[in-house]
Amino acid sequence: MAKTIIVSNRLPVSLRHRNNRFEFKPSAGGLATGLGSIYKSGENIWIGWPGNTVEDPEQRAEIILELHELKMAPVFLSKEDVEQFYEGFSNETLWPAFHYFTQYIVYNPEHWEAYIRVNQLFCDAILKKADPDDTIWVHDYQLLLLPKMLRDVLPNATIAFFQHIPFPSYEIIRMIPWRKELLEGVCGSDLVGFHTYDDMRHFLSAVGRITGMTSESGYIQAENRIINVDSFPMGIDYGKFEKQAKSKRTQKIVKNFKNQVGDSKLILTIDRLDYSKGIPQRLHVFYELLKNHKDLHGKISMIMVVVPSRDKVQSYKELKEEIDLLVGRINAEYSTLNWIPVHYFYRGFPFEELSAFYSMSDIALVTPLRDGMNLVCKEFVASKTDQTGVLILSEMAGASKELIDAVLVNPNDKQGMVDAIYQALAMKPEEQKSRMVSMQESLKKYDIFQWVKVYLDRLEHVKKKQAELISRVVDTKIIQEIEEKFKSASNPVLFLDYDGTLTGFKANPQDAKPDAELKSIVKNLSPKAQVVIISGRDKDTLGKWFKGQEIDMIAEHGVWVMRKSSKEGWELYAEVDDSWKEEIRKIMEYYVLRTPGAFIEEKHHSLVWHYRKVESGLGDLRMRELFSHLKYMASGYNLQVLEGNMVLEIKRPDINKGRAAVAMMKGNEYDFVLAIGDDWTDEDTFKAMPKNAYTIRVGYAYTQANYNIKSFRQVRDLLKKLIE
Ligand code: GDG
Repeated sequence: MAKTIIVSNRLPVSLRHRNNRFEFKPSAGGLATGLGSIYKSGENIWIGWPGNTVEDPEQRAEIILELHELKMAPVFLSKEDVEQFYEGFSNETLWPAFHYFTQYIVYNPEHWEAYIRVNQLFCDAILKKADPDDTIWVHDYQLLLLPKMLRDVLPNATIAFFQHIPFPSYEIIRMIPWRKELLEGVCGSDLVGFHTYDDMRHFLSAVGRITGMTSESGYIQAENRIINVDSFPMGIDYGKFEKQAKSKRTQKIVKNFKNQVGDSKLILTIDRLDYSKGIPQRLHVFYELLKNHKDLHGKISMIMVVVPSRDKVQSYKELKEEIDLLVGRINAEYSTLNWIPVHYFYRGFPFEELSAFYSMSDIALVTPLRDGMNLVCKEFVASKTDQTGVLILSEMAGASKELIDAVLVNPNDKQGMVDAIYQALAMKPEEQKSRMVSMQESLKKYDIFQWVKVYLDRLEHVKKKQAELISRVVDTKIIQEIEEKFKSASNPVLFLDYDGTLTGFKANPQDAKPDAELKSIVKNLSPKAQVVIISGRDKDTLGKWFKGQEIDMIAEHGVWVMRKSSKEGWELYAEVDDSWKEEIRKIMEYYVLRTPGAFIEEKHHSLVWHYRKVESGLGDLRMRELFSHLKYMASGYNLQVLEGNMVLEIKRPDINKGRAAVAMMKGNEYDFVLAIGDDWTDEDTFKAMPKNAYTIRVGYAYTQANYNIKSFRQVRDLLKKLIE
């Protein structure tokens, strides 16, 4: 039976050396809890670094055995790996870049090499355990290359990736020299998850611009499959925090702590030591509050827990010193014999004490400058079982998208934050309660277990969707069937679209002329079948490109037809009324003026606005604007506006390829029909084909055609088979 493998940089246990022995300390983190039900069941397993270096082979063997009992497998990292891969590339390149701290980004090729090397170590460790149809769920920014490494070896595996930190805008990602490899690495997945819609949007935009892969409605079109990108805001183990806060143990600690701090209103802040968390900024705000509101002296205190983290990295060392100084300054300036403004702890606390802090505090001040999600704010809400208390939350935390009943602040707006604390201190109990209840309801519903379920359900859905598409992909069996039917037919016909079907796209449409290979295919096919090139191109271009070939041509989606048997040249198939063009052209020209790179193509029955050469993103934006503008105009003239591959076309609705193809077939008895096309204009052809026709759409889009095929190269290969 297929199993699930969870992979993260750190295992949910920490390996500690003690008196020449080692022991494992389980992580109490939300992720470990949420995924507990997954990795602990059946043959499933969690693979990762146990968090300490072990060089001795005997010790390693022992650790492997012990972890096996816990349903885990280690990836051992050397001291150098830890320095260059973890502290280096992960925490000095990716972490600052992804949190918009560009001033801290280190660009070190040696760190990058180590990042590749360690991702490969993870891949090798997984491959030792994985079967081809397993599900592998990779976590976070330390392992961005891993999904592709796995996909290359296990093409059919189910691979998912979730990023716990923000995904920044394209403007930041493009700064990293290795951006393309990083994005392609993630795109080895079937499902890519982020905490927020903005992260997902940034990722899709970066993939489009950097790798060239297009996407629609959260689906990236990779070369041979679709990849779903979606937002999955992570929850907490709500029940655990609620239960702990109510427990006798925690309430006893609360009573004890309260005795020590007296009647002061308590403002709680808890973070890992990190510049993204905005700790010094928060201290400046608290200083400002005390400076401007003497009435609060002796009445409020801040409990500040900073959990040591990455303290070997220079920027973290400096941050620690800055915090120490600021706390010292506030306390030196304002404390009295019976009042300390900031209770500062540079250490972690056991869970029941953490719970007591949450439970006893009046305000939680959670003001990161950037945070993927932030679980502290959610844990505070879950712990306020008497529904009092106020959450002040930064708009820059992913959680702010969900916890809209918090008092939301911009962490760069010092005065705004001072005002928010003042507002929170003055907030009436009824208002506190109504905000708290609404946040609790939401967090209870979308807890960590629900998050895991929704994520894995989505993964299953993506795999089903991929399977549907794959079942329609032209494979060797279908090719053989088409070949046999074609070769035994006495009167076959082929309807072949041109751009995207017989040839690739070029920035300048006039450069996409047929090459020698294509000319030879068409030449060799035409004695064996009726070949119809059916295109949106203008008749003069098609006529020039296929001059001397024994084929039929349909130009401009069916306005013009040229039959090989006729001496008449191009015949007009549809009456053209172009009285509408002048007004529509004016509008299109206005959009050309505003959009460098855009241009208009005029055809007999239509006007086409091209934006292939426009800066990516801007082209889409302008196309959307023009689309709604033209749609409004179109109804008055009875015209149709259609979106194509980097074009917007406006034309008469009764002219389409399907109608032209039917007219071409009229009066003939064909015993083999094949139609191939790559965009929406070809859907009309597919719809018009007889039931027994073979219809094939290039690319993996949903279609009326019976089959999909990867690209124009495979179309050429198929046609070559028919000639053999
Ligand atoms: C990354 C992303 C995203 C803190 N002090 C103590 C303690 N903690 C626990 C909290 C909380 C966790 O640490 C911190 O989680 P955050 O989410 O706030 O922040 P990161 O560590 O930066 O996490 C973040 C998260 O991944 C999940 O996807 O939300 O945006 O940066 O659970 O409770 N626990 C104990 N004692 C302490 O003193 N026991």
